[in-house]
Amino acid sequence: LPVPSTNGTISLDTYDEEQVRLMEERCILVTPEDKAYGEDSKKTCHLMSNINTGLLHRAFSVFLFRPKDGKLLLQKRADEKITFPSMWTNTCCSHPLSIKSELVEENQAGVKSAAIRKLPQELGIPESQLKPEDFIYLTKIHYLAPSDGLWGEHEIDYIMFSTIDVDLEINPNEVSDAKYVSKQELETMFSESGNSFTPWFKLIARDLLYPWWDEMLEKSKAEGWNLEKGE
Ligand code: DMA
Ligand code: MN
Repeated sequence: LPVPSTNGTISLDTYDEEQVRLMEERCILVTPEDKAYGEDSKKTCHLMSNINTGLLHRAFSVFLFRPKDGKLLLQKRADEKITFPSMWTNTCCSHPLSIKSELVEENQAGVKSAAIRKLPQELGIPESQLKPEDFIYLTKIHYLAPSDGLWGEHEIDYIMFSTIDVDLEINPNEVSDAKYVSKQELETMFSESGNSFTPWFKLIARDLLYPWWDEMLEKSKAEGWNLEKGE
């Protein structure tokens, strides 16, 4: 199993204080087969020097769709983020922590619980609007992506979607903008210069997103939802 190097020499002084504090969170270390075997700090897990030795951790990505029109909620990551700042991405991403409730693997309960912790923290969604049974687990993907040379991602990412109505009150330390987009509007955003997107969102959008999105829109219609401009 990969052994992380020490991180004592890497200073976080130039970064946002709150984001630096969050670098102390304890992520779950996993094998490429997603077997949990330990924990280490978010800082350790996201340094390319450690990722290059094979260090891998567990993560989640939520895609939230609005029932009324089937639009996907995107967020723009705050300039304060240490990894992948100022980029557009899916509704919410983060890591289940190495705590009892977020380590549960049955029914993907741990990552669902982590999503219910982070959606309020990033987007101000009231916790009362979030129930584990409203999150549908799709698949998990293993990917590696450098951010800026020093930092990067190397994760087993659990992808979940939810079709629920929520209230938003974005936390500017995490998110600088948020908007609901149709497939067409997302394609337009991709084609416009000046927008940048996280590597995992581009990957998921390229390989996985549209069939699910279509299926979700079809199902919604079948269930008699009054979709307005889902396309
Ligand atoms: C990490 O997301 C998870 C994925 C799937 C890239 P993040 O950098 O937004 O995590 P956090 O919000 O905890 O900083
Ligand atoms: Mn990560």
